[in-house]
Order: sequence, then C-alpha cells, then structure tokens
Amino acid sequence: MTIQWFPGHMTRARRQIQEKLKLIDVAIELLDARLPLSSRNPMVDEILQGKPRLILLNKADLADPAVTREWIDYFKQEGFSAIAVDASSGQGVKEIPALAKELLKDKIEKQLAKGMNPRAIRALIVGIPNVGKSTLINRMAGRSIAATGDRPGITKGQQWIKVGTEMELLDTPGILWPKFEDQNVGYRLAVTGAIREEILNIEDIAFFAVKYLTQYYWEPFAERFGLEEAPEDFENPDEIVAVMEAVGRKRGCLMSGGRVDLEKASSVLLRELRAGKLGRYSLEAPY
Ligand SMILES: Nc1nc2c(ncn2[C@@H]2O[C@H](COP(=O)(O)OP(=O)(O)OP(=O)(O)O)[C@@H](O)[C@H]2O)c(=O)[nH]1
Ligand SMILES: [Mg+2]
Repeated sequence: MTIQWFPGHMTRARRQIQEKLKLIDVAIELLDARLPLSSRNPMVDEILQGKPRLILLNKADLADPAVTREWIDYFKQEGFSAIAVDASSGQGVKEIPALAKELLKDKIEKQLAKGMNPRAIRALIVGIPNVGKSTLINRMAGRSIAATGDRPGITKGQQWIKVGTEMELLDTPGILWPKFEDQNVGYRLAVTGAIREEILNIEDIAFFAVKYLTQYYWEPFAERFGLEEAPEDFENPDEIVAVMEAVGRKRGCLMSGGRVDLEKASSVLLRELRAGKLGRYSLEAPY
C-alpha cells in the first residue's frame, strides 16, 4: 500500500519556494530530530538546486540524545553542515548565523575583496508542516513575529523576517510530498502529528508506535502505562495488540461488556506520546 495524497496548497508552496531561490544565499532545512529521514522531503535536492544548506535537527529536546548524535554524524558524512537544536527553548539556535556564514565564506570573502559590504544573509527556512520553522524564526528574531501552533499548516504564505542586521529569514508553509513510498514514513510522521490523523487509521498508527517503542524504549513505556511484561516477539502482531489492550484497560478505555475500545486507547496513547509523557524517544536510527 502506498499512501497517496497531496493537498493543492503544497504544490503552490513548493512553486513559491522555487520562485524565490534566486534571492536566497543559504537554505536551512529543518528535520524532526526524532525521525530525520522520514521528515526529510525526498524532493529537497531537486527543490533547492544546489543551494548551500544547513541541516537542523529540531525538537532535539524530544528525541533520544544518543540517537541524535548518530544522526548528526550521519549527515556530516553525507557532506552537510548539521546541528541539533531546540527552537522552543533556543538551545543551539545561537550557532546558526555563524554556521550560515561559514557556508558562504568564499562568497563573503570575494565581496570583501571587491570592497563591497556584505549584505545580510538571506536564508530560506524549509521543512515539513509542524517541524518548528516559525518557532525557530521567532527565536532567532527574538520576538514573536511568525504565527506558530501545535498542528500542521499554520503558516499559509511566505514572509521575510529580519534577524538583527546580519540575516533575513524567509518563513515558508510546510511542505510534504505526493506519496510515501515506504508506508513506515507515513506512520512515523503520523505518530508525531506531522500529518493529519485521518489520512491513516488511528489504530494502525498506535500499533506502529507501540511496536517500535516497546522494542526500543520498553522501560519508560512500561513505567508510564504500568505494564509488567514486555512482548517476547515484537514481530507478533497479537503481542503488540495485547500491549495496546493493556494500555486501554489502564486508561479506562472500555466498551460495554468490558472489552477494550482500541480506537479510544489508540487516541489516548498517541496523545500522551505527543505530549512527551513518555520522555525522550526517537523513531528511527541511522545504523
Ligand atoms: N518540544 C519542542 N517543540 C517545538 C520545537 N520547535 C517547535 N515546537 C513546537 O512545534 C509546534 C509547531 O511549531 P511551528 O513553528 O508552528 O511549526 P512550523 O514548521 O512553522 O509549521 P507550519 O507553519 O504548519 O508548516 C509548536 O507547538 C511549537 O511550539 C522544539 O524544538 N521542541
Ligand atoms: Mg510555520
């Protein structure tokens, strides 16, 4: 099964980015630190056409720090400049202007050699919906100028925002891509709330989350939901569903007759995961 959908405004958002490329010195690509590859637009190279690029693993406060370090190494090996940041607290954000300048060093040196005063660096901020682009911009600007919110699709159009005298940032609406070749990509995005839940079945999303998290983060998971026995075989769907039912019972998601309401249990579970109640976790690792 491939999940296919592509809201029209995303085609427009992509076109608008390409129209602005001429004005842009550097692209800042925001990925979700919990799922860097799944939150990476497979068309990004094509869209950015060789612009110097800085990769930010945002929401690093929610991700497993050891896995985030592996991801940073991974992107560096791919030849990118990459750091982990937390746009909501500002952790790591101060380093961004210096890294952008470093990427543009040759260009800036040439301008200086010609006696020109280097103008403010123009940076394009790109990434999937809800990854924290506008939050990052507000953080860098030191004021709340771009609208933010905890659901995808807050930013509707582009907006230039000045950061001191050194940088100008272009906020853009989040973009996704026409289809997910690997359905796990869709599930990872859905677990974190990057895509609307209705696109996938909520019980399938919760199943995916429980399968991964019980395997890699059993202790915090068991503690949060008061569980005792970890699944023996994570590939056995019955065992994963049994965990979901146990969570449902703990949270009182019962139907008449005492059976667990799996849909309700899934919804409660995902809400708690998204609210960070499980602590820090990553949904994919590079190695
Ligand atoms: N925990 C955590 N939350 C963050 C971070 N950055 C952003 N957020 C939250 O993520 C949500 C989305 O942030 P936005 O800045 O609106 O995201 P966006 O990428 O601009 O989204 P669109 O405009 O819809 O494309 C908000 O609730 C932010 O508070 C972060 O580093 N850590
Ligand atoms: Mg936004």
